[in-house]
Amino acid sequence: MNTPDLYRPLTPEELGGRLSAVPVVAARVGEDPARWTVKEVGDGNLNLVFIVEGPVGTVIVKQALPYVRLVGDSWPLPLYRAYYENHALVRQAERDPGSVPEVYHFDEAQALIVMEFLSPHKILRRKLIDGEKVAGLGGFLGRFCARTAFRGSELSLKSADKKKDVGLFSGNVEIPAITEALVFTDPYYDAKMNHHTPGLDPVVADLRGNPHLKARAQRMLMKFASNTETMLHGDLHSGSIMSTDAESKVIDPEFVQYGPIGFDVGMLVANFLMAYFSQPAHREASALLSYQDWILTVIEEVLTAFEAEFRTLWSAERTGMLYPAALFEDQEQSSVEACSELLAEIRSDALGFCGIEMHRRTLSLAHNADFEDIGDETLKRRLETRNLLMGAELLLRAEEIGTNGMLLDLARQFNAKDVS
Ligand code: SR1
Ligand code: MG
Repeated sequence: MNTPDLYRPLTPEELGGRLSAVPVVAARVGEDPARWTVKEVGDGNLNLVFIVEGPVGTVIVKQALPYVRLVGDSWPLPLYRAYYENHALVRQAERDPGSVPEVYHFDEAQALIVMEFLSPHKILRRKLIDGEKVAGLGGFLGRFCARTAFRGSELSLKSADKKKDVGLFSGNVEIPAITEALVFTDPYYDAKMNHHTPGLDPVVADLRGNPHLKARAQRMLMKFASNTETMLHGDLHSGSIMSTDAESKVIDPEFVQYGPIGFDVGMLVANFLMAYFSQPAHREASALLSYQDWILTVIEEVLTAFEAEFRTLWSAERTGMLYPAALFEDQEQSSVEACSELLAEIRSDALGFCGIEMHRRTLSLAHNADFEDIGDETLKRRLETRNLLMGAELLLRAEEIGTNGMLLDLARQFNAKDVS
């Protein structure tokens, strides 16, 4: 674990002096740090991120700060999250090769990871705001969720290995605590760090005044906190994905924890739905409909690819203690129905998590640029209202929205809703 007294946050000026002695970094960037160009580009909520460019090549250096960057040093946060992020990247690379940046070097004491520089990739959230399409996006993300979920669970892993891993990641306590509060709880009462667009007060009062809705959110929190089905990315939003026009990678798994399989898919779909609802503020009328339709297609592809890949892995890699062939195929009984029932439960969990994520990004501390970049406050309020109402529908009726067609129809209905 970390030795905090050795830790010092990097600055662009001294990064070369401190990292050029690391052979793998010198080999990737060049031996003479005087010829390196270093830029700090972190725009997330927690860490320092540097692009380090030299005569040989370019790398990314990500270093944890001992506090929440978004808030400042009044909110301390352990450096050891980098240790878990490194472990998560290693496992994701094994379970879905090529899906995450390659790690070149990890320094536990400095809480830093040196990794592959993705170029010409751009943060997906920004691409969605800018109206850019990414070929193969939904399929890639659906398969990523299925492969990491299936291969990180006791459907595939040996029980002893999985339980050991649950033990390892259970040390990462403060990070899940952020999600438990900011995502699952704070949106539903007047928590200290919350903020929302002023005109939303009546809608927010309705949500917070609904004990049934709050009980649903708490039930989902109980699953999130207590259910260790698989190793999650834990923060799979469009800011945790980098894409070119035809290739994507998943980054930033520092919110890794063991949790329910539906969580990552749900967060992902929520962020595409928020991109969808915010589009009227970012697109000319002539391009709006077709781009919104494209986002819905991506959502459908995520869910379809997730299910198809999960079924493929179920047939080909069900080597863990769960649903063993001894109970099904060896008895000449099909396990297809068991798989379908499990997938239906995962889907319903995912839609519940999805609704909660749509609420927290509008009501809690950490909002997203999809809505925050909207200057016209009246338009922002209207688009956020649609988002909040659909979020409530998903949370309350997750089990009933049994097909992707129903989900997309719902999105279209809320997008057309008169909320003036
Ligand atoms: C205090 S951290 C706020 C948010 O940033 C991260 O990206 C997670 O989404 C977290 O909820
Ligand atoms: Mg992040």
